Amino acid sequence: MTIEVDFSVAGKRVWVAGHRGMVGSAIVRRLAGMDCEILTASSAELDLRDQLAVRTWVAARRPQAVFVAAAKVGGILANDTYPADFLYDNLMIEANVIEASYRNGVEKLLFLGSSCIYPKLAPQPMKEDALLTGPLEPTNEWYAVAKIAGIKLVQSYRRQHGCNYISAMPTNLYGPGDNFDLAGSHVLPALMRKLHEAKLAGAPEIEVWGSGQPYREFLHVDDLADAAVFLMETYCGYEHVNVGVGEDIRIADLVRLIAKVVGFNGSFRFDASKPDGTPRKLMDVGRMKQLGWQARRNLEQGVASTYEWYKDRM
Ligand code: GFB
Repeated sequence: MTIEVDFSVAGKRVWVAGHRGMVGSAIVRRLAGMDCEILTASSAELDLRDQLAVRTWVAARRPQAVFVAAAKVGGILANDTYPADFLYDNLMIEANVIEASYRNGVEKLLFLGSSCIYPKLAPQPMKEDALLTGPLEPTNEWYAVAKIAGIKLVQSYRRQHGCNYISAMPTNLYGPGDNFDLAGSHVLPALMRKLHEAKLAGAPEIEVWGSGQPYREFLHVDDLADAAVFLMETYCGYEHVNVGVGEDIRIADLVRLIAKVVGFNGSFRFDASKPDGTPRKLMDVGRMKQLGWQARRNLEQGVASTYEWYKDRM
């Protein structure tokens, strides 16, 4: 299929907001060698929640393309524990970056959200038009509302000002640069760390949160980065686009997959006092397939390469 390039990053100044995070650093890796000037600012240099600071920085650096990969992120417990941080920080970051981009003539912007924007019990797999058709999952409704607002912000600037700004909604991500802090992280890095440490310590079992019955879909962050650049260059639609792998796995089976990669032969204790969250959030990836993109890595390969990275770094 021939894929039309809508906007080439070649020769452009490209700002990766959130470049130090797992997603931002993967996008920087993906852009390397694409003949563009990558602009970055650490959170110490630029607090994206500060509207004047963002307007001043963007006016000075004049990016032509922007990846909004900066966000306050975390796993189910962090989301459930810090609702104000997850709602306020993410609203301010996206509002400031999108508005400053418009003010300074940014030609193309990609906003990144999350699959938790969909209703808790949306029909599976979840299509883009399931958005706002039902109640959200309570543990992360704060983050979800912020990300839904981001989609609407992008659409409002497209509608009112003709901005060629787009949105993508990735599923649960994992890979190099992930957060391995056991309290704030997502499930895959948390289990990898627990299993690794239990193996080294010769511990007989590890604790798994919840019942282990929910299903989750996992996309390697380098596949997401590839999808983000693909969309930046080829997509200019009003609707947001799901980015996933199109299949999911039960948490209880994920534990076994990671234990096999890590080489842990102990047992698993499921702690029902911890939240399960939404029972399933498999995304329909038909729109991305139609656009000409699909994920390359399978979960076992991705977990194995991430574990190699983890051992080297930790
Ligand atoms: O990855 P996770 O924290 O976030 O949890 P969500 C996924 C599932 O894994 C839940 C279970 O059912 C957890 O109970 N789980 C088992 C664990 N053991 C663990 C563990 O040791 N740590 C963690 N963290 N989970 C997030 C949203 O939801 O998805 C975010 O809260 C974001 O806002 C992210 O949208 C993509 O997948 O439930």
